[in-house]
Formats: sequence, structure tokens, C-alpha cells
Amino acid sequence: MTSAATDLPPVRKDFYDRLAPHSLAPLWEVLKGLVPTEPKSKFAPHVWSFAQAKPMLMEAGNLLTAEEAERRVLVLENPAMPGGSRVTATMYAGYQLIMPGEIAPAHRHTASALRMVLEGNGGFTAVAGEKTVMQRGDFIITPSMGWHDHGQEEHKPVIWVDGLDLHMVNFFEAAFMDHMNDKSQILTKPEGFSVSQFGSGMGPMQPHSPFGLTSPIFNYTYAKSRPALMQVAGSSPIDPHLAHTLRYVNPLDGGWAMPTIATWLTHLPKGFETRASRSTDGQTIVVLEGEIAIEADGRTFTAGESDVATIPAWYWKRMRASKDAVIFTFSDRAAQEKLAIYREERQ
Ligand code: 1HN
Repeated sequence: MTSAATDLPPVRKDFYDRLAPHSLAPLWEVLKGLVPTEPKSKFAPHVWSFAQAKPMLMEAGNLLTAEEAERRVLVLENPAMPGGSRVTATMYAGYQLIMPGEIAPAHRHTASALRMVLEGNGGFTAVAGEKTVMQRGDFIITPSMGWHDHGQEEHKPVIWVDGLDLHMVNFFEAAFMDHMNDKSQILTKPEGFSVSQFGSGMGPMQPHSPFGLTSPIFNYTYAKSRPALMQVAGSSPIDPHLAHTLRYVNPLDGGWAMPTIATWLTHLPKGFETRASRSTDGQTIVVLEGEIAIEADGRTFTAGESDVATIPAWYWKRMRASKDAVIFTFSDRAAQEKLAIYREERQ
């Protein structure tokens, strides 16, 4: 019972006490908390410094193997919820490390995952029988229930940011996971196959959707996305809220690349400051180039290369680039749009 319940008239208290053994409760005592007038996030805005995290990630690299860990990751814990393994209300994020010669063994799960590659060109991930090599800035997708393993055959450690929708899946109590008998999956397609088939503005005559609602392109390479963004930035007016932004698109339906997670890439020229906006999706930002200052909740958060920033749902935010910046953002907006609950406001 709430503390208010202790001030209740005895008749009401007696009534509530008689309800409880029947697993019944009076809605009018809790209604305001159940249906707030607007979102009030329990999470905090925060920036994780890669310079601080990297030495500790490398320490983890000496402490245990990727195989032992299954996934060797330092979780980005929202400081408002330590131990929650949450970066926002619905999303998990972490810095993952693969050391030279290691394999993170094949498994699959209901949660969808994305990777934003930071360091160690040459690592690979395999999804549904196809391998893709990772380079900094690549946005790589592991579809729901798709087998995936990662490895590094070259001499440098590989580091990336993971984002998973696992708290959405767990909220629905719909999560499954399997491990493969073999550490690595058998490759059945040549590298680059999915991009040839779906990623050149062309597609099969009878398109099938290999990953359901998830894009059949599972590596949106920086080698393609950066020049596209830069050309758009150099030849079109800047949006006061979005700066120059391109979103990652599923070529089969024109929607978001992932069914639950929205992803986009933004260029902010040095000195540019966005106007304030707020939206119902908690957003997580990976800085790929330059440096940004985010003003959220009257505080300023600075994020440089490979740092990760998060802004909770419905916080007014504006961004300024202290250096020419390219940032990758992910959020649960794709899921919210499907559920018709997404909202935003712009000043
Ligand atoms: C997972 O499968 C990966 O495949 C990374 O790299 C992080 C966190 C929780 C559950 C599954 C990966 C994960 C994860």
C-alpha cells in the first residue's frame, strides 16, 4: 500500500484489507501513477568515455577469453539504474572486445542486435551463413533468431558497440536462446552476397525476406554511408533539428532497417547548433567523428570520438558540434512507431 493508505479512513482501509486476499485492488489509489500526464523517464542522460572504458575493456581481454565469456562486453549501465544492464528503458548497450585469434561462439536469440564498429578493422561477424568483415563506422545487424558468431583472424583487437532490444523482448516475456554445437557456423554464401542481392538499388525478381521484417542487408558499411551523408550535407540545406541526417533503410519495404530499433547517421558541421526537440524514444549516440555537446535537462554533456551518449525519452535536447561531427544514433522508435505511440515535439 502507498503511504497515503495509512491516512485512510478506517472504513476504506478495512475495505482494501478485505480486497487484498482476493488479489483485488482499488484502481483509484494508483491511477495517477499508472497513467502519467507525460513521460517522466527513470533513466539519466549520460556519456561513457571511450578513453576511460578502453583500458578496462583491454584488462577484461587479459582476464578471460571471448569463448569463456561467450560475449566479452562491458555493459553501458545507465547510472540511474545500476545493475539493470540498460542504457535506456528498452535498450541494452555495451562495448565488446574480440582479441586476435578469438572466436565468440555461435548462438541465436529472440533479441535483435546491432553493432557499430569502433576499432580493429578486419574482425568479422557471420550471420545466416554469410561472413562480413568489420571496419570502423560499419553498422551491422544480427536479426532476431539469426545465428551469429564473431571473430578476429588478424593481429589487432576488435572493439564495437552493441545495441540490443532485449529489454523489449524480456518485457513481453518472449525471449528464447540457443547455442550451436559448433563454435562457428558453416558459411554457405560468399562474402558480400546480401549486398549484391539487395543493396545496389536492385533486388530479386521474386523477393523473399530472408530475415522477416529485418533488412536483408546486414552490413551497412561506412565506406558507403559516409560519402552518401557527406554528399547530401554538401548539397542540401541543413535542417534546424536534424542537421544532415540519413536513416538506414530496409530496401524491401522502405522502413527502418530493424523492426524494433531505429538507426540513423548525422553530420553536424563545426559550430552548428540544433534547435531543441524531444521525443518519446530514449536515444543512444555513438560519436564516430569530431565532438558534440549535448544539452539535456539543463546540463551539458560532451562526447568525442567513440564515446557513447544517451538521452532518455522526452528530455528536451539540443546538440552543438564543437568539431565537424558524424554521429550514429539508435533508439526504440521503430517499435514505438509500429505500436503507434511515438511522439515528438520541436521548438
Ligand atoms: C549477444 O548475443 C551479443 O552476439 C552481444 O555479440 C551482447 C548481450 C546480451 C545478450 C546477448 C553478441 C549481448 C548478446
